[in-house]
Amino acid sequence: MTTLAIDIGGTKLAAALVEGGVLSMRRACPTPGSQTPGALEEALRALVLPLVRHAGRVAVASTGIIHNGVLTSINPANLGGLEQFPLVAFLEAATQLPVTAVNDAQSAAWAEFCALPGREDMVFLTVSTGVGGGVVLNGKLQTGSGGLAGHLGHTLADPAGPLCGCGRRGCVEAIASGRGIAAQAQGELAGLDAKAIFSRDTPQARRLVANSAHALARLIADVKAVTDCQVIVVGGSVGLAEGYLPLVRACLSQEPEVYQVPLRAAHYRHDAGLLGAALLATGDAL
Ligand code: ADP
Ligand code: BMX
Ligand code: ZN
Repeated sequence: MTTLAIDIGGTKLAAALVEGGVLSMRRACPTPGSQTPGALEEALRALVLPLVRHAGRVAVASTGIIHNGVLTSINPANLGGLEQFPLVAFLEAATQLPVTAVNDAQSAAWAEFCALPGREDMVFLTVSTGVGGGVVLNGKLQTGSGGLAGHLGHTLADPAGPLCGCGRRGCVEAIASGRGIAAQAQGELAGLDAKAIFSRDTPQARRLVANSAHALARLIADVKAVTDCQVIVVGGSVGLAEGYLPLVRACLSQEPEVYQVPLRAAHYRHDAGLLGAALLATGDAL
């Protein structure tokens, strides 16, 4: 049966048909920035309606805590201020198909785990609009009893750091994420997004990128201590940006030996969330 997979991120929405682990008819559009659900509803309808007649089910990977089919933002600023959205109920009504939904980083973790030849304990980190995570231990994706498991972007990087949209100060996400990098930019970089900041070769741009990589490397050492994972896979547009992973590796190499863990770029690149959602919905592994 063909799955219509949807990836809802803080910056872009993507959709594709997935059959036997192969994506086709990929479409994408910007995520609307609105506190009210109407704009997201409209964008999702326009994105998925051309694909619906080809599919027998819908599988969603979405930013936010996904529990009982409802999206609750831990950092509403990542989703235009939207705090809650009845994801599964809305898409069931819009598509008339059965719908399943899982957090985007948890979904991507599952696809990336399935791509590991050794199926060893792993953690996936996305550095994108936010910083998200997914943990696979003993072959099982950890979602937690309320969907919060793996929200590693909201661990502490710097108690004196910027306020995070989740309400804490100094979260990894506030320093390392695309939104966090853009929010800290000043002067000649103020108002630019992370993609533009990465393309500038100025001392401030280099410092913002280096601070992000440092915060991620310290998070990775913490994650190693908590999970004893054998590999960490990094995705998201910041995580996959040229030169970023080597910077993280260089920072991690400064930590003691016990915290060292191999780092890999996401095998499925920007499609890990779409593919993972489809795999989880079908119960398949690649
Ligand atoms: P989403 O969060 O919607 O899943 P992405 O993974 O594309 O989307 O992450 C979006 C963030 O990545 C934005 O902050 C954007 O500025 C940044 N970004 C996009 N492309 C690049 C790039 N080539 N280099 C660095 N940052 C990028
Ligand atoms: C935020 C949080 C996570 C998400 C992560 C990455 C919200 C809306 N999202 O920490 O659930 O996994 O961002 O999301 O609170 P992305 O949009 O950057 O892919
Ligand atoms: Zn936070």
